[in-house]
Amino acid sequence: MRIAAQPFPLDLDPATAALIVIDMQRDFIEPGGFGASLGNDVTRLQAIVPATARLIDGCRKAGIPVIHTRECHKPDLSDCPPAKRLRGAPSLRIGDAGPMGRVLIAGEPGAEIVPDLAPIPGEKVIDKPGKGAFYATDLGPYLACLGTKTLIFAGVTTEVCVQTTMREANDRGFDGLLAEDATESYFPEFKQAALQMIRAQGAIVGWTAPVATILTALDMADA
Ligand code: C5J
Repeated sequence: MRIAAQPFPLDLDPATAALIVIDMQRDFIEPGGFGASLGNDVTRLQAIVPATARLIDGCRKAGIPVIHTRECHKPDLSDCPPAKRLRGAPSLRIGDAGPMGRVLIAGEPGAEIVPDLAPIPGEKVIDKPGKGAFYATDLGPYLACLGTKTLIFAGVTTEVCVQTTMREANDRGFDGLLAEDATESYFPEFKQAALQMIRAQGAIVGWTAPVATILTALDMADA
């Protein structure tokens, strides 16, 4: 199928595609979570939940595997380098007691994916200690087993974990397509810059397209 993406159309075979939904976790997205407690406007991130849900649903119906990631660490913080923990807001660091349990710790309420986008049984969920989803995870071997060639991306934040993972994927030989309205940043200008950086110089990192455009192409492929 052909997707009317930017900077030019992308040919995608649903049989060799997968959707990666990055870090749609309560601590980043919900009012009263870690992100909000740092003064970020989480309503921007909340606003993409419906479009992300439509994309997930469309991919599930098309038989495209859906992979979810969560940025979180082991309770003993053995996978959190001090360089990561000691940066950020001194008032609330990774592992500290936050408004939704210990901040970005596996198993804590804040580390869970928001209920509207919850994984269904059989879907891969990757806990990642880094910003990129390939670093220190089994994502690479998992995609090799699936035979994946093209990755569709959604999630937060656009310029941090989403862009990092797209760049990791690009270097590993995947084609990457970012769903423009299923990704967001606390900083609107960073989102726009990230979209432009991804598409620049003839898709130097990958492609972008609205969710509706991706879903239309999936529907046409199905028909
Ligand atoms: C993600 C972050 N998920 N901004 N994390 O982008 O620290």
